[in-house]
Amino acid sequence: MGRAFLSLGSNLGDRVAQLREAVAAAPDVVAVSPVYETDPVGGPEQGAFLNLVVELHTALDARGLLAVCGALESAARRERRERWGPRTLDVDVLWVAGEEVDEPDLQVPHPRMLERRFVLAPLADLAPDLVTPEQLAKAEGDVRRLGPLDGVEGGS
Ligand code: PH2
Ligand code: MG
Ligand code: MG
Repeated sequence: MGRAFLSLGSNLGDRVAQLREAVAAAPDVVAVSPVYETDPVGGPEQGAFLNLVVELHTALDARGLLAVCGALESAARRERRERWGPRTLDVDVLWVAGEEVDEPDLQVPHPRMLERRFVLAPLADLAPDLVTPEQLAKAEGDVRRLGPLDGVEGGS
């Protein structure tokens, strides 16, 4: 079983419910970060995101995890309109122990994860061994920690 991390984000519809459903449906989850409300980074004018990171101990490889991400997004009825536009649910493979993938549809570790505080802050909560304080300080975008997914309010 290998260690892996997925990033989840939502800024359309009932954000909390969509995150809760995805975390409940994801396989092999061993830890869930606090929820952060985060300013959108890139893309068009759009509402604030809720973001979190989950840790898995899984036999799935990066490609298997990409299929999981797609299934979770479909379950949240994600529609793809424009790149980095508002979405009910985005799930990305961040990091998989011992794996490096560089293919058109899948890059692991996620190529932009070190630039984005909405990824690094929840990742650092679960995996301080993978994120340095300097990386966190340099990353882009404001984030506010709301607390555990269980207790968070204010979905849409
Ligand atoms: N996802 C993006 C682009 N920008 N900004 C925030 N705050 N949170 C996200 O999840 C996010 C983003 C592309 O997937
Ligand atoms: Mg993304
Ligand atoms: Mg994505």
